[in-house]
Amino acid sequence: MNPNEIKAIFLSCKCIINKINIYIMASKKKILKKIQILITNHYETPEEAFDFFDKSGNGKLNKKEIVKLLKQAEISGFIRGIVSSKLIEGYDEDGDGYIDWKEFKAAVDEINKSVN
Ligand SMILES: [Ca+2]
Repeated sequence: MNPNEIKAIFLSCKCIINKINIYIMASKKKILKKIQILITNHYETPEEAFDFFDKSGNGKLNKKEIVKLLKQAEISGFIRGIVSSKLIEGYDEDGDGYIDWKEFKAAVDEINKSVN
């Protein structure tokens, strides 16, 4: 592979990532709405939802557990990975790469505010 080919591949990857980002921005509200519906309709309380998805029971959600939550919220499989990264990016206050209960609660409150 010559440098131009590598550059072309790099640029097309960048283009795909940009398209995915635009798609996610446009559907952010829809995604948050789906998460809200899941948490409010399928669980008695946000605590119950958190405990359900905290499969390892360590008091925090990792990326894999958040992907499962997104799956149950019927978020498309194509974007679950990137949406979970964005959620961690956006709500992981202490920066440990996990969403603990406090961060989850803050996220739920913020989602409720933004979609109502
Ligand atoms: Ca955290």
